[in-house]
Amino acid sequence: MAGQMGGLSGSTTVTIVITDVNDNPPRFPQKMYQFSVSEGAAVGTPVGRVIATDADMGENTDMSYLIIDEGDLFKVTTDVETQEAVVSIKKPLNFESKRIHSVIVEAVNKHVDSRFVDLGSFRDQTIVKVTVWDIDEPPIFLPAEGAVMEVQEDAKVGSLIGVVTARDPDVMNKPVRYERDNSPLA
Ligand SMILES: [Ca+2]
Ligand SMILES: [Ca+2]
Ligand SMILES: [Ca+2]
Repeated sequence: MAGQMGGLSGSTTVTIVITDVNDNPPRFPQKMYQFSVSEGAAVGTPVGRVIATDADMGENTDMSYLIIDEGDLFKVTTDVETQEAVVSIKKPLNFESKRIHSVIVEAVNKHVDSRFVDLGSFRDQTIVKVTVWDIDEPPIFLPAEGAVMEVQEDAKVGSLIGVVTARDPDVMNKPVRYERDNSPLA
């Protein structure tokens, strides 16, 4: 008789593995971050850290950070442990010439899936505002190398040999006081 298969049956387990695809771009939680640093901070000093989030998994969250604006004075590196962007000083800052810098940092996914590029750009930008604070800087001579002056051996005591000037680089431009340094030259 048809249909009588004697009740033989078997079963197997089918494992369905759902693999992640890169369909989520990196996103900075904030459009702006604020940090401050002294104008005397050394080149290489970290100014602050920001991080973009990514709703994907594994390598689909891998991202790199780059600087879009103010890249001459600041640089950004990626902390491989935390995936944070570390903004640091690339060139000395000067309070007297610029007090607030708007550093634009961009996060971009390393492995973009071409099937999802039409969902939009797989990158995001944020503004890192860096406020530079003033320090009291010593006066600087003009020219900085010093000056060579000639005087005749029979010059009278009190006669003018020449003029050197120094100025205070700070905004207050405090008066400069001169002293003779009697220590022997190195
Ligand atoms: Ca992603
Ligand atoms: Ca300065
Ligand atoms: Ca200063």
